[in-house]
Amino acid sequence: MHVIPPAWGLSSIGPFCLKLEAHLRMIDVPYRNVVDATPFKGPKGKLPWIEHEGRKIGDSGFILEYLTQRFGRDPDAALSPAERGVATAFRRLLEENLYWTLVYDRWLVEANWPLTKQTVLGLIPAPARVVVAPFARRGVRRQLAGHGIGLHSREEIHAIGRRDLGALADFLGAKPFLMGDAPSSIDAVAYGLLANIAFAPVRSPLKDEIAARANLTAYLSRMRDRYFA
Ligand SMILES: N[C@@H](CCC(=O)N[C@@H](CS)C(=O)NCC(=O)O)C(=O)O
Repeated sequence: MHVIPPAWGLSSIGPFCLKLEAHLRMIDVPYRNVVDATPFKGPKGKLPWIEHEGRKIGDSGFILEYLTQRFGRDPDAALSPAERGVATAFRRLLEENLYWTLVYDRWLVEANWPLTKQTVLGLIPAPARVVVAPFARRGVRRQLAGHGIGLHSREEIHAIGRRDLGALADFLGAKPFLMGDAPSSIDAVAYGLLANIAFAPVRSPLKDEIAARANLTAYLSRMRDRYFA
């Protein structure tokens, strides 16, 4: 499994990489992490990607589908069609919307930029990093604008992120896991992203929002104790 580097007590500081790792632990399939300095070697030009039995597979969503078929272990097997629908909708909220607020905080908030350079780009040798970092940052700025979220003000972006976190917290309520008593694949998605907001020393109102919601902090501890103790 090719991932972006570990840091801050997280085995990967890429939300999609940590998601995949949590999922592999959930279905109890052994793996080995290969830390890549850049995402470009993978089949989709993004991390994570996996190599298994001579195949290279990119995109955490496709990798999860492959794992389900190849190993016959589906943490969502007990979910009803309606529950699957809700889980898919939350997955999109997390991966296609909230994720970009994390990207914004890490890459575009000036106070966080030195830390991001040092960790996310930390495996690029220092002389090359001086050249690569501004290019990478410009690329991320373009991605955020292309998504649309990057066109908003900082306050608006954080309001959007807080609303997503609120929806997730309200849906979780007093349940131990998002879909009930047992963990399912949406918990791996949520953990990968929320742990990367909550446990990273990146300044962000979204981190404060998680800290202010007791059920979300308890949920993160529950997931961490269960899969990353
Ligand atoms: N849809 C992809 C998203 C993966 C993704 O965005 N990975 C980030 C790191 S967490 C990445 O490689 N970013 C580099 C880039 O976009 O150039 C998945 O589920 O794997």
